[in-house]
Amino acid sequence: MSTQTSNSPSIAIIGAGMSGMLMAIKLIRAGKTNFTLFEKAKKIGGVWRENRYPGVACDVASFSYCYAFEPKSDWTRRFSGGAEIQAYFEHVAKKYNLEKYLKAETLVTDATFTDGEWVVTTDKGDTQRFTLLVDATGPLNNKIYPKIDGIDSFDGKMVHTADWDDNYDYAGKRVGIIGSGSSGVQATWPIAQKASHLTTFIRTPQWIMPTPNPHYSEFQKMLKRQFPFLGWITRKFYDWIGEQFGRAALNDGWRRKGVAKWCESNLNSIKDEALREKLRPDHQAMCKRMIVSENYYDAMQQDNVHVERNDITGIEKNGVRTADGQLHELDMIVLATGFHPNTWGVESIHGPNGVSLDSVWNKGEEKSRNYHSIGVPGLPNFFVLIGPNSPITNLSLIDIADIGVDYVLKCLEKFDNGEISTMAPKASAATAFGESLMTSFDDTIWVTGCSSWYFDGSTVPQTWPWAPSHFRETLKEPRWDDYEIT
Ligand code: N01
Repeated sequence: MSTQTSNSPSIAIIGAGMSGMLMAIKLIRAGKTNFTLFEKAKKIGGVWRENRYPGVACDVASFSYCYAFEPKSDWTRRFSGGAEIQAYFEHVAKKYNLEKYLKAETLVTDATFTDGEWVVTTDKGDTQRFTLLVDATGPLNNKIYPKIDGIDSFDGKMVHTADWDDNYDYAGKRVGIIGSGSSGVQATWPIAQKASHLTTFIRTPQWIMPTPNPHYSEFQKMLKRQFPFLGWITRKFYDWIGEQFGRAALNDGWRRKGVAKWCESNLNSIKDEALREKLRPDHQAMCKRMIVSENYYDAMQQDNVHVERNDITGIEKNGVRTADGQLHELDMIVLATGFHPNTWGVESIHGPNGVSLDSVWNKGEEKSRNYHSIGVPGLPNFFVLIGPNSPITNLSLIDIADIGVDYVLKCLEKFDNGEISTMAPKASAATAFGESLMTSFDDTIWVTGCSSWYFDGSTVPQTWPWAPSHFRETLKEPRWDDYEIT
């Protein structure tokens, strides 16, 4: 067992994606380098390393989806593709020399709070002690492989969107995409351009917001390079736009009506009435995760694309069988079937007195499972970035992570000063938060009648039912009275 030797509190960060990197970099910038960044994969990047399917992009504007202290002036498009975002994070990781703190290809298998510290065990058999544990594994890292009869019998190529095989060339092949969430929709256009035939298996059609994604010209990039405040203004502008969409989800009003009309008129752009009706959602826009695309419906109207709405009854050697008895013969099946949310990466996180993440989060009473999205009652010195009930639907994830990281840094100051040695949210504080959640969703779009991963087995969505400013305010300062402190 190796033990941290420095007197300053040591920190284990699990996950070197956008949020874990942000935690690490803000620690470095604050001159606190007594931390280890654990990463199961070879490289940093998280979702942007894993999601390399054709068309993968971020639907938060490029100028907003980057660290505020590391702006980039030469984004190529309004919404960047995954590869460009991954390159940005790799550049930033290099700049801050994150390699020095990174334990790559190291899976944290267990974290147990013992004698006032977290004992972190990895798949390499190492054990290390830390004062604080920061879970930065992200809400969507646990891929869903659907339970479809005969799925293992398929003879062709099968990939999940978050596990793309860069070496497989689907040009000229018969491809099927199962799933029509953000990933399935993004993959549709590029695959439709190269495949000989594309079948999209759609269980629940979604509303699509038609958002153009123009390239920035060399002149625009030059201007932003010369005058960095232009990049700052652009970021503020897109932050404001994002906030307006976020508000549309919270209350019925002109914003929500506007989004609904915009999506409806996009659907009406489909010329063929039968196809239009096949793609008409039966829920309100934004009830499921809003999807933006400038070319999805164009792809759907191509001759080589077929929209299949019959249920899938099985997968066979040669393709997918649907409820009408038809076998759709395929060379490749793309599983755009999403993720089990909020599994928090580590199976085994144990606090004192028999409390574990599983006992509180999975098996505990729904109304007292988490505290302000960042903590879990009974688990001392444990923080989650972008945890359940954070405003994932109405604030950019990079801002949510930033707010969470600043919160951890504020707590860290108390440890640094020797004022406290442990802090865990009180059960009563988590319950008060849970109860206020349960009474605050009534007006929101997420409870208007649709199924989505926001629920994940809960009776209320695991989102933030208030404005982003309320989240900022809630996590601005730790509320020490809400914590058991030693
Ligand atoms: O996953 P999803 P995703 N048979 O859960 C269908 C973020 N993201 O990977 O709706 C048939 O949204 C399922 O059908 P239904 C973003 O937060 C962001 O696309 O349950 N179909 C659904 O259509 C997003 O919300 C970006 O009826 C099956 C689809 O699979 C989140 O990631 C890009 C099925 C799953 O959709 C997840 O998006 C990509 C089955 N057995 C992702 N099982 C951007 O920033 C599931 N489905 C743009």
